[in-house]
Amino acid sequence: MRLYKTRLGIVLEANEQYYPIEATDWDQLINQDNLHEVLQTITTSVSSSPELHHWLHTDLLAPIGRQEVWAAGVTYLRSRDARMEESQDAGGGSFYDRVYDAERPEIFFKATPERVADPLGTVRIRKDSHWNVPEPELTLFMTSSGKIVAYTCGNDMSSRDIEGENPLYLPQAKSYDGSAALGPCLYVPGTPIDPHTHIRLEIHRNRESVYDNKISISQMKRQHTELVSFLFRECSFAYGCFLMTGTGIVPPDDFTLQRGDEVQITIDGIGTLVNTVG
Ligand code: DO4
Ligand code: MG
Repeated sequence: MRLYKTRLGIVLEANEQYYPIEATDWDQLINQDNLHEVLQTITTSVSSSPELHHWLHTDLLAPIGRQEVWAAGVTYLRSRDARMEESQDAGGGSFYDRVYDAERPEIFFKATPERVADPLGTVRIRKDSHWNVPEPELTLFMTSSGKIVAYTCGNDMSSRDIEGENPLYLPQAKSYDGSAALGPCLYVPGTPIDPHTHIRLEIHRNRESVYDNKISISQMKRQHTELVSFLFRECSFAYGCFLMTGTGIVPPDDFTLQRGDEVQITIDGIGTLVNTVG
């Protein structure tokens, strides 16, 4: 089942049927450990309306309310190698090597809801950076109790030159206005997401493809529950929380995003998150 937050209201998609959801408080709705069952009950008690489908074309909002967005890093081999390369001059390489193998994962604060771009909205590159990439990441939604109840596509926009200059600059490379995007929906399966799920990143410039790659989430070094347990060790989340699980796709070193580029992140079962770079 897929849950969409739109400017006109909340829409549930199940078996290609579209159901209006009366709940007005998004945060209360999604912060339920039995979210899948709650949504299933709606499909049996509410009439579907095919016209709701139109709301999903132009009126989509990021599926976030008052939650914080956190992110895990260096969870795929490709990310470890890219970090080691970009920080070679700063001597930071061994940090990434060590965190990839360490028991404690890299987890960092990514964004407040205000810094998250909606589907079809604008993600930004910093004015003081000249080497930028999108990071396409499966993003978990956990309830306040730490239960993973939903998934979405996430973009962890990153300034590679700032991150590579000094690992202590990570918060500036990762967190700024428009540095994240989430959507197009919350995918709420009854069981954990299929480990063979693929993530695809496509980048278009002037309507031409300039980058296209994909990876299976089975390539990830860590378990989702492992990341969540570290995040919830000493943090509580009144409305639940989003956690980006790291990127396994990094464009080659001579690639940087430009303003006007279109970034598409597709994850099987969830859909495609489309954003323009501004
Ligand atoms: O250590 C830097 C961040 C890495 C990251 O965001 C990722 O691997 O996705
Ligand atoms: Mg990342």
